[in-house]
Amino acid sequence: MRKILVTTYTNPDLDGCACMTAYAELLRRQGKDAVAGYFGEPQQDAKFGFEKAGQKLPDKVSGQDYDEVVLVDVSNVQRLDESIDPKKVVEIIDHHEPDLDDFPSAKAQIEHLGAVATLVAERVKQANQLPSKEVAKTLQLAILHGTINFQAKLSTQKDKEMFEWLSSVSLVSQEDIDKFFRMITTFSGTLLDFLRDDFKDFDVEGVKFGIAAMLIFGLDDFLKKNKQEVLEALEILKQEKSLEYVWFGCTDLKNASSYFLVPDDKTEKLVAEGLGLSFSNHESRVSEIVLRKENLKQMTEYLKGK
Ligand SMILES: [Mn+2]
Repeated sequence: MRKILVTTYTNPDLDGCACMTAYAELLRRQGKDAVAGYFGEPQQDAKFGFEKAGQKLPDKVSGQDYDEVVLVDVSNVQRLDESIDPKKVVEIIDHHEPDLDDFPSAKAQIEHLGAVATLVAERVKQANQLPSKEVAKTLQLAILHGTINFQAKLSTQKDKEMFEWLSSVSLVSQEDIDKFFRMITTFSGTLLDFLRDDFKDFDVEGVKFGIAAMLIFGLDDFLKKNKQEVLEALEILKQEKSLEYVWFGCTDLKNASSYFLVPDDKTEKLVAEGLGLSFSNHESRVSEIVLRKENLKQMTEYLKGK
């Protein structure tokens, strides 16, 4: 039987880990030899979500050991471990701006919604299955995270419906939700390490840029303490990844708003034009929750339309 690896981008977040675990579980029930496996180090939200759900994190793997690969929460070859041969990728389920040219054998489902966990839950439902209780809970927390508790602009009706459907298997208490958001807005270690863990860089039409993103609780306090450190971190990440532009984009859960900080005038110009934001002193505030994947989609459209 063909060995199938279900995986996601290196250093996965909760959405990636929950989806690979849930989708591998579904494929096994359908008689396939599928396992979930990751590369790098799972992010803080993934570790916490799995612990809360009483679910073991998937195993660390190597891409060469499998005949076929299924990707969840990623559709860009630059985000993958080098041991994965893009030609082995047979299926992709994602909600990021896709780059499908590199995956000639893959059938892809790309929907711009809060969490891929929503799409995987839908697959399980369509197969007339119920996920195990632990898996259901990781999917629910991933949906809450991806939609920012259904407050994010990209949150959809389908995210809500699948969360409700999963509630028949696993009830997430308000206390769990509060704890979860408290945890993911608190960082241990240095701000640079925290931003680096979740940093994403892109190359669109030869324009190399990176976005440091985070969720916080209380923007003004955060900036008072950390603004200078954010700027220093941006400079370091820019050097490390040899990028032309880097910026910081964060979501403030306290006020359901977003904030952007750029290090220089040329980045301000790009971000202002590409994302349609107005800046003052390299800062921009927006009174809605706009996430990085939406920024990327908009910036990609802008750069490709240029
Ligand atoms: Mn995701």
